[in-house]
Amino acid sequence: MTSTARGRFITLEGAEGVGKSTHLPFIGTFLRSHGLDVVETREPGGTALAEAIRGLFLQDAPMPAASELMLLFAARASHLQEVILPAMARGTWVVCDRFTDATYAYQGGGRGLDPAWIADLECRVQGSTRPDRVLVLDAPVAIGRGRVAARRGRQDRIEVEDMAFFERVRAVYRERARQPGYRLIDATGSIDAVQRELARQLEDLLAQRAS
Ligand code: Z5A
Repeated sequence: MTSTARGRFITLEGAEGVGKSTHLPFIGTFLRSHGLDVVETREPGGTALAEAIRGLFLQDAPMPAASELMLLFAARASHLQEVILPAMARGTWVVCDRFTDATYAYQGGGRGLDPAWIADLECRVQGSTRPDRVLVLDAPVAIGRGRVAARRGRQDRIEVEDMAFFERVRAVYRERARQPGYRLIDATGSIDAVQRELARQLEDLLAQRAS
């Protein structure tokens, strides 16, 4: 009887403009070049239902922080059940642009919701599923915001928040990145420099898997 090794779950995190969307395809390509099957996905999103929830979540109308939280975990439940868990079970690696660390950073740090509430939903919705590796891209808020401003004109409901909001988001990410399984990556350098560091981190993860 053959058994398939479980796929790994990698998440890419960080405040706006640190380069998550830029680097996600690089990570997918890097892992595929090592012979792995890879699914690239994002949160909120990744399934038809979760993408519809993303539309609600990013709409312009004001929304209570508790509504944000519930929408995010409603989307996450669908994403886990339909995409993440089946992929890992068949041995596919999952690379996800944002996951629950974003909820701690934005709804916890940014909006000020009690992290215990987030932790409770995390346990109820995810069970024991946690990322195997969280890559936190880190840059001063002004750098990330400057990059986003240079890229596009119209801002969504979260992007219009003030510097203090994004400073709180960054602080939560930096604090969470102290945990085992997390890596804080300097995202202030060139795209090539950040990708060299990402490749180094991925080589480490692949070496652990082989040992
Ligand atoms: N959200 C939440 O509140 N709670 C949650 O639990 C979850 C999400 C899961 C998703 O919107 C929003 O959902 C997000 C948090 C919230 N809102 N905010 N803010 P999104 O997906 O549209 O936004 P985002 O995730 O923040 O993506 P972003 O703003 O596009 O940032 P990014 O993906 O990290 O950056 P990028 O698009 O890769 O790069 C931005 C620009 O910088 C681009 O022109 C790049 O070419 C450039 N760039 C990137 N890296 C570099 C370097 N190293 N040097 C120079 N230029 C660079």
